[in-house]
Amino acid sequence: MNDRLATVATLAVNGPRLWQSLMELGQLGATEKGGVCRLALTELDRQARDLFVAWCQAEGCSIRIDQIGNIFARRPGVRDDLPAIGTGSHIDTQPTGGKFDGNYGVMAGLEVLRTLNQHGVRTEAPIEVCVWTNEEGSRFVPVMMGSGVYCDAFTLEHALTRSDHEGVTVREALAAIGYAGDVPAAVSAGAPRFGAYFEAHIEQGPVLEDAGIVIGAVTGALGQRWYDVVVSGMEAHAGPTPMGLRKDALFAATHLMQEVVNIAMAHQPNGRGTVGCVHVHPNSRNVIPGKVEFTVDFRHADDAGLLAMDAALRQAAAELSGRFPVQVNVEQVVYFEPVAFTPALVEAIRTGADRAGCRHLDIVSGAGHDAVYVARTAPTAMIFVPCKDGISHNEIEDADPTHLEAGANVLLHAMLERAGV
Ligand code: HGY
Ligand code: MN
Ligand code: MN
Ligand code: MN
Repeated sequence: MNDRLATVATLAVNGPRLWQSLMELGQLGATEKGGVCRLALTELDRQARDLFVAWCQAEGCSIRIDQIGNIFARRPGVRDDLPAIGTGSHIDTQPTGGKFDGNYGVMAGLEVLRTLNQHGVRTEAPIEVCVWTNEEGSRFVPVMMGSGVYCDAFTLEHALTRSDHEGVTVREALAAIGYAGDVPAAVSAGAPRFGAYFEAHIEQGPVLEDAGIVIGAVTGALGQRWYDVVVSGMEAHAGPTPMGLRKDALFAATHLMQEVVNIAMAHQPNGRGTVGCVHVHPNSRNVIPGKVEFTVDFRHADDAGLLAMDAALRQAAAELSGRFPVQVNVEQVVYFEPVAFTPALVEAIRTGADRAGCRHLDIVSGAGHDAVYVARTAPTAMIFVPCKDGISHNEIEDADPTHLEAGANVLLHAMLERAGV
């Protein structure tokens, strides 16, 4: 092996530098409990985006912002005409999110850039580190919005016209933070495809930590169906209205919410059912609720299972209006099938873990990720590392710096193998 290849083979990221970047980024939207609240396309998201752009420009990258606000930091390759080898994730968080969900994948990509620059390594193909817009789907639905537009899961116009609970549209929010880019966002409109895409992420569950294993070779991800449910009855006075004459939307809705969990329990081991948001109208203690809006998040490892859960929900909703004097509307707002990542890239992660001296485990992601959509356009795989007690989407989310470093090393070498040196 010649000297240059020998150098590349021994390349390693700088773990403390990676940790420092994560801690600095985590200050933007830091919460008292040690988490991060940085909702998509807010002023805090702008600050985090600006910080990422500045860090990448300091590494000599060019920056591309597309029409849905996705950011692509590009390190040129010797053969700049080749498709880029991509990585990245998201920096928007849940309202009570942590420092690592999404942010780790973006900072690990930045650490790859810094390591290549530090050692003067030129890759054949260009390298791109991405920040995908509104992955969490917390402020704006659908979830994984930027990568969904990129892969034509839904149109740019559909995404731009989604609005948050205050009625602010994605289009307005992008303009307000100065990230309404001008390059095509969708592959079908000319957005470049990657030669390969790898995403590093914390597992957000307990499997790796329980097994004492540092690297997860992610073979795929659960499919998801999200719904907005509205149960309508009639507001009335909590005192004079006899129990038998009420059209209590909340009492009826609680039965359907129970069914969401019961349906998932009937589809074990892979079925998941969650009611995450509930809005009661008028939400006054002495008014019988006239309307309840709640969300449903269904997930399953196979599409037939997901479809069976959908049918069970719709049947339960139909039965509800037969049992109670209410109307029920169920609107599906997100759907994507379970995804299988690219076997050759998953194998590259296993061998990268072996090379890094880490045990690895094949694992299916219960969470959705931008890689799920990118996989529709290019060879794609994910690297998981454990998070403390498997907790995520929680301000106490935590991870071991040495695990984050190991995952970034596997990412570095998997990308180098594809980019060529
Ligand atoms: O919901 C998810 O799986 C991801 O956190 N957006
Ligand atoms: Mn995430
Ligand atoms: Mn998340
Ligand atoms: Mn192995």
